[in-house]
Amino acid sequence: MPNQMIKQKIIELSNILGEYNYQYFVLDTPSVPDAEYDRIFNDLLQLENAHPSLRSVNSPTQKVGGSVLGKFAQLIHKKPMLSLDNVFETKALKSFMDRAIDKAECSSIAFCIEPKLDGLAASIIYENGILIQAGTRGDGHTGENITENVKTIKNLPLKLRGENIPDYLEVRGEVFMNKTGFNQLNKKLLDAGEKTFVNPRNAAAGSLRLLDAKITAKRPLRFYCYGVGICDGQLENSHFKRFEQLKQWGLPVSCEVKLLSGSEACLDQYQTIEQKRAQLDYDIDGVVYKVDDIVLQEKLGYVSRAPRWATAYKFRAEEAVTIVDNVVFQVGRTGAITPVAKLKPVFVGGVTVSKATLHNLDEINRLGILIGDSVVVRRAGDVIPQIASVLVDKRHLNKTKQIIFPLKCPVCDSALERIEQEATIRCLGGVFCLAQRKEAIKHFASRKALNIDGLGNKLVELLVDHELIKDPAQLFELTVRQIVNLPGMGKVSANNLIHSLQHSKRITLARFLYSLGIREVGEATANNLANYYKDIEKIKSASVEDLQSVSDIGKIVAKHIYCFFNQETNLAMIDHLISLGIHWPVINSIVESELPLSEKTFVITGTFSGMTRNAIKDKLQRLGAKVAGSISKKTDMLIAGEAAGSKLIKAQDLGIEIIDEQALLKLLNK
Ligand code: 5U1
Repeated sequence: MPNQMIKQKIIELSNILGEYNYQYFVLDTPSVPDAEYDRIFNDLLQLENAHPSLRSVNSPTQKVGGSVLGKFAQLIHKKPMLSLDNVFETKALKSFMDRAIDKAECSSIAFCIEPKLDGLAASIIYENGILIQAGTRGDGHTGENITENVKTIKNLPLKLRGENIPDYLEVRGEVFMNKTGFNQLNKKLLDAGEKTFVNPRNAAAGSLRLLDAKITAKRPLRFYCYGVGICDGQLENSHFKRFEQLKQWGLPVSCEVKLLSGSEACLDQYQTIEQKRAQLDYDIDGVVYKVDDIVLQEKLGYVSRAPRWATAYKFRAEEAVTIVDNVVFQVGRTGAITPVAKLKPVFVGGVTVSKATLHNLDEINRLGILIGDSVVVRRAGDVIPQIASVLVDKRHLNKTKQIIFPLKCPVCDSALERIEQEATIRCLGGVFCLAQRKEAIKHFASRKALNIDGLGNKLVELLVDHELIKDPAQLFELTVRQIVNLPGMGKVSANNLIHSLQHSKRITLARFLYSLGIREVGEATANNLANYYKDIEKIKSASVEDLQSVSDIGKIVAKHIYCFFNQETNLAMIDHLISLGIHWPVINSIVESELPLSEKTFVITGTFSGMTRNAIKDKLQRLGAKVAGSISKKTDMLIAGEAAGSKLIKAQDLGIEIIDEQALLKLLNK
């Protein structure tokens, strides 16, 4: 066959498959048997294999995954990816609808009502109808580039079909795994002796974050659009009609989406979807209500990170009854003793739950719980399961026993202390306590601290249990010979670990301070400390009063920091780390003044549409700025979002420069 004819045939077969995919995935009405689809697919594959130069990157055969990535690159969302406000009862939903109706100044408006999928939000960009980029939501501003993985999603076209396709179209929606696919995947993993996923959401998240898209291609991922981000074409002025447009372009939308008006019909739709929930082949955790009229949406605007024109009416947290088999006591990084109820495994909210935190002694007393009791376990979303109540009527006195809070540390036998007015009881063993030691090392190696690749929690446990390390510094003295024979290790992983330990020695002062695990010193406080002192020696010698000059550090945190740096063992460990090569060049120390916002003090107030206050604070601090909690003569600039109050007035009184969110974005981009 001449090349021109082959090319023509390839286009013809691709178009047929594109149409079949559209009928199957978008219209939900398969038009040919699977065998016929497979026959044409194989014909196309054979032609392309025989003539690779004629294969298009958007061919239906190309959903197989490309090259393996080292890591995901970051991408910036041109328009922030917002989250959704939640309501949990009809009254709150009615208030939401009434506010929108008030704003519309008419008696009734239409709402677009959609199931809320329990998946992962993604932004997908088509340029001239071709899928060119996909990203995770991330913090709403910056996400990860997951294009290669998203391209393998079966119901998502690589090329749009139909007419009037915009030159630039960003669709937003949810990546998820359907229940059937999830069960099949878990069966396969189980048969292969591999770890299974606890629920479809985790399976979707895990599959989307694989660096090898060829493996992602084998995972049953799906996508449903929930809106448009940026588009330079003509779009309808109705959210619902936009879904129709997206469908015509071949993009998948859940067939449960409805356009309704009148509060009764809208409220009924919640019941309808809730009743359907178990039959749907995908997990949902609520129903989303959106004002349909786009002009009215714009009029309603945003509050904080969520639009005022949409809300999610979440399903009630799922509950189940089970029995408390035992209560054990865990020792955390700072010595806090946490009672944990071991439960008879029970399926709730999509996962099997076998333990629930009891928080502290006060909570045990509040619940009046005994070992052997029947309890109601509640699980909402990703949160740790809680014990909602004890079914006292079901209690058999001869089958229950008191929970005895230990008098000594259950791990190291050291004394325990309860500080007045604190609910927590702590072990006083410090680093001599094996549990605290392990947790301290896990924290030191964790992502926000030294981010040591290949050093997970299990390996830390092994290293401590085999007495290879006693503190974080000793990590850097490990040799390949010492670790190569540990369970799960081998030559390659041992070498890799030693390599990444070497790599992790160069960090910022802020990260180093965070990694030390000082009580109440999280990422933000560590940043503030590093920006203020710039030199660890100055922090070591700072008094409790000095430390309180740092923004957002009060007396209690100052005391924790002071105590930490006045303990010989801690100072010796820091010296040891430095002698082993841990260092923090440039950014947080010597040339801090070269950072664009160093020497500047900012205050943030009000709410912002695209970023949380914490995210803004983090971005400013990375540029060297100090972020204070209140306005004073020392403040250089106030960043005022919506509904700014007294801080705005005070800043105006003091003649301090005030900027809004747009100006802030410009400043950050500069
Ligand atoms: N169905 C649906 N899910 N969902 C999630 N719609 C929807 N809309 C969202 C989100 C975060 O956000 C827009 C309202 C901005």
